[in-house]
Amino acid sequence: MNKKAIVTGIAGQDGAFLANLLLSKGYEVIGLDRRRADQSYPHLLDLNINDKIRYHYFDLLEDNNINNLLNTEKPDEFYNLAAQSFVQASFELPLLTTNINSMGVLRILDAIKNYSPHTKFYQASTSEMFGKVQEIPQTENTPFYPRSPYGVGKLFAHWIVKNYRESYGLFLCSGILFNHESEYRGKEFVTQKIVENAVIISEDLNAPPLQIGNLDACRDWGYAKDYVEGMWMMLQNDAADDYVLATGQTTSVRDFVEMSFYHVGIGIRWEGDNDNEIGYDVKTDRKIVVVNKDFYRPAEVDLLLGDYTKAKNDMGWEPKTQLKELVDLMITHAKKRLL
Ligand code: NAP
Ligand code: G4F
Repeated sequence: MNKKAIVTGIAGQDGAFLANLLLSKGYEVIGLDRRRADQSYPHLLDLNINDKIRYHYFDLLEDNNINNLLNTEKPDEFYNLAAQSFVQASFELPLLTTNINSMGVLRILDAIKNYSPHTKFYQASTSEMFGKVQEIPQTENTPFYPRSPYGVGKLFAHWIVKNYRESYGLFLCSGILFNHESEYRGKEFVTQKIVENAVIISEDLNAPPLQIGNLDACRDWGYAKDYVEGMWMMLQNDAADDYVLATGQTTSVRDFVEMSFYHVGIGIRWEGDNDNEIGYDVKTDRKIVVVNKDFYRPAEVDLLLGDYTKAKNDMGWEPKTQLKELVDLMITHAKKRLL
């Protein structure tokens, strides 16, 4: 019998890569998606797996629907990737974000406990929980200090997963994943925004400059395809546990901007300070990057750098893709999409 897996957030970046991985391993995949005006799946279509998935409507806000799904499907594995995943939006939508990202997880855990206790569960925890970091690099034992409603909400989810694991003996894991990007990354996240602007600016002399926020924030950026393998590995372990998945390298937003523009043949000269900073094309003096305070956050996470030693030792997981390769594949895909 093939294993059956439920994946929430099937329309998102990680949902696409994880569904592809599970299908390649012979799983029956049930994709859960909330009702949207355009119920299309561009990433799943791009991977040519759109029609290999069985879909159900699902919303992390809707209790009965979650109970019914667990009661009828009783899957072997349940990967909870759905979330209001944009940190900046969580400052504007703190209640909705918390209801989805915190209470939504509790709704699933209660349904597993009541209707399908054999189901192994993966929760998408995040390095945002480290926020104002208490040590460098961050491990599974680093104290948390979230800096956004998103981070606080994910921390509740992280702790309730631990609590249900310890209280009811359920197989529940959290992956504390550092930033991971890809050709399927949403356009509002900084890497995709930079890559798309670099591609357009390099092709169109009249294109407006890239508007950017905090250039000095540092992130540990990996490739999403590598990270979904770690999610699957966690649920194949003998015992449920929590793991950091990261690259062990940190890079500033400024360096990511320079790498992306360099890739499309443009060098940058910076002038000015803080929110008056401007990036010029070194050859033409064209203004190509402008700092805009609208993209600053009320509270910032300055630096994330993960230590994935536990995942390496226990599961043999390691990131495979270097940041330069990641920029390369994102630029190549953006060119196909945009030009
Ligand atoms: P993503 O592309 O934004 O996908 C999230 C998905 O969740 C979207 O398809 C979204 O649907 C869906 N969703 C939002 N609200 C929902 C609700 N109320 N009910 C049901 N579905 C809902 O995110 P991702 O980058 O793949 O990340 C996957 C998960 O990992 C998220 O939980 C994220 O918080 C977490 N995470 C991500 C990273 C990273 O760097 N990517 C790092 C650590 C943790 P719509 O398309 O309709 O909005
Ligand atoms: O790309 P970002 O929006 O990602 P952020 O906030 O780190 O969150 C992502 O990673 C988390 C894991 O650590 C996930 F849990 C979360 O779901 C999401 O996937 O911003 C990255 C950095 C921030 O410091 C931000 O202030 O880039 C800085 N930044 C500078 N200018 C910008 C911009 N971010 C965005 N989105 N847009 C800008 O113009």
